[in-house]
Amino acid sequence: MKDSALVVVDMLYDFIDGTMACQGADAAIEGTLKAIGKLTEGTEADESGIHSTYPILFVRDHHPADHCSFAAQGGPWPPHCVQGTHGADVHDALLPYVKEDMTFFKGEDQAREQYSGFEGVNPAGQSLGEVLHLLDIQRVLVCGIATEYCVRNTAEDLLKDGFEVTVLKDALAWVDADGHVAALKAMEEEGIRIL
Ligand code: VGL
Ligand code: ZN
Repeated sequence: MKDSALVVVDMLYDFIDGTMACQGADAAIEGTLKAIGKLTEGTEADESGIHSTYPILFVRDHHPADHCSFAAQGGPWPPHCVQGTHGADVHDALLPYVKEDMTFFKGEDQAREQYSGFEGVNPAGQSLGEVLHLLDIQRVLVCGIATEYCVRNTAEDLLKDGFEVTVLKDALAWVDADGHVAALKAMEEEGIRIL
């Protein structure tokens, strides 16, 4: 398991109970906590009581207030995950696992939509892909929100970069139920494992 990591995508308040509340979000949080529990089973807890030898990376949608993807600018979405707002925060239940250097922000460029977390950057300016390589990770588990957008794009970019990718279907939430099912099918056909 040492060469594996979990990537948690956009488990942020706006996607859970905010402006873009997604279907299945509560179950996705439970599913993520369960996955973390399984992955860290039998590992040593650190001084804070967290078992953390298994890297857990967080992706955060993090938009300026006038982002191009918002309706006021002609984009498809209501305002969401605006920098500095509660809606952009990781859900409290997951906070014990969040580390600053393992948090990757995306969507910060006003003029560009960025669904994939792959090129998200941490506060030190390192990208998610870069950090996974530095950690010598081969296998990546992916969960989060939304299946059809950020989860799918992140999983596909990881696959393209040579990682073995597994999407945890019990730890996902989606914008549209049919879109969720179609995205799972497409990912499976591309060689992403759905577990
Ligand atoms: C997402 C739509 C807009 C996502 C982010 O996290 O899937 N979807 N911004
Ligand atoms: Zn967004």
